[in-house]
Amino acid sequence: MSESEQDYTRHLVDLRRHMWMAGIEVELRRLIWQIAVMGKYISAKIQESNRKLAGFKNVYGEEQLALDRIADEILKNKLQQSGFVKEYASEERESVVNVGQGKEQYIVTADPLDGSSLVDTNLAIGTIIGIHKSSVFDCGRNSMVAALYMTYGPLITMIYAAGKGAHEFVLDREGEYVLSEENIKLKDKGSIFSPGGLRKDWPDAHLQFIEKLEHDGYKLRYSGGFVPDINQVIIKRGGLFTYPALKKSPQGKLRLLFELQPMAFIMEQAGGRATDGRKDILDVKVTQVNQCSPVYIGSASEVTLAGNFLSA
Ligand code: AFP
Repeated sequence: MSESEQDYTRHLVDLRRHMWMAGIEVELRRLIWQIAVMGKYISAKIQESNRKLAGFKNVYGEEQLALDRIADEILKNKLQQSGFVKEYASEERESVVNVGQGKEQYIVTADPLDGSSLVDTNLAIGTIIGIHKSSVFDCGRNSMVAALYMTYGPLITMIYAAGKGAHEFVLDREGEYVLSEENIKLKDKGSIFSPGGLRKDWPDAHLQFIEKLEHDGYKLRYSGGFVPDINQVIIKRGGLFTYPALKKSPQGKLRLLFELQPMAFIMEQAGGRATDGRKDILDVKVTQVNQCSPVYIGSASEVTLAGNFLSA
């Protein structure tokens, strides 16, 4: 083996080894590993089904594609066999379902295929997972122990946080998740912004906030997929994603349990912030599985600035 090959080998750290070295509790690291492996199956299904889209309605009345259901079934069935999970809550289901014997430690929430309406466009999409130790009907700060998301793009990447920073892994050609960015830390301020919702529906304070970012030279980055848009903010080490309260839907569009809590957990671990404009997302109590919330998530400076505009 040449010297450069040795160097390469020496620096490869796979997901299991990383979590073991970080001192993450054994069942939690096995669970995170199993979920990351499911990302491979989901991605294979995306490849298989791309462009063979069948229309369904999901429980919230939005268009649902068959792939959402497949991803949801993959997750539920595998979690059922894991031995670590008692309950599973999914964006594709109306209520929390029992998947264990009741004595297991963890409850898993999933947005099995976020951004599925982008599948036919060949843009990146993803899977978002939250892991809770107590009831999900609480605030995330009390119940969450870990979160992760997979991005299915030109590469399959995975970012996890389990209380010891946020770390990115890339699925390599051998099918291993290999560490690519350890302990990701956002700068206090970024230079990109992703504003959801139509401008004409934004409340005045939100419009003024966005105009301030535009005036300050922030560049627009919005794909219509929460996972790649958040991933961009994290990987570029700063910026802001927002889906605000809209005039006709004061709770915005995105769901606390399946989308916002896991990303807020990861963002905080990466040194960023996530609020509903006033309160930290992780301090908002969940009372219903389908509960939505406005969101301002990203580097601390922009999230704080949003709060200033909204409370003015
Ligand atoms: P789909 O899963 O229906 O594609 O919705 C994606 C999403 O929930 C989230 O990933 C995006 O950030 C957001 O909706 C985009 O919403 P708009 O289409 O209103 O911009």
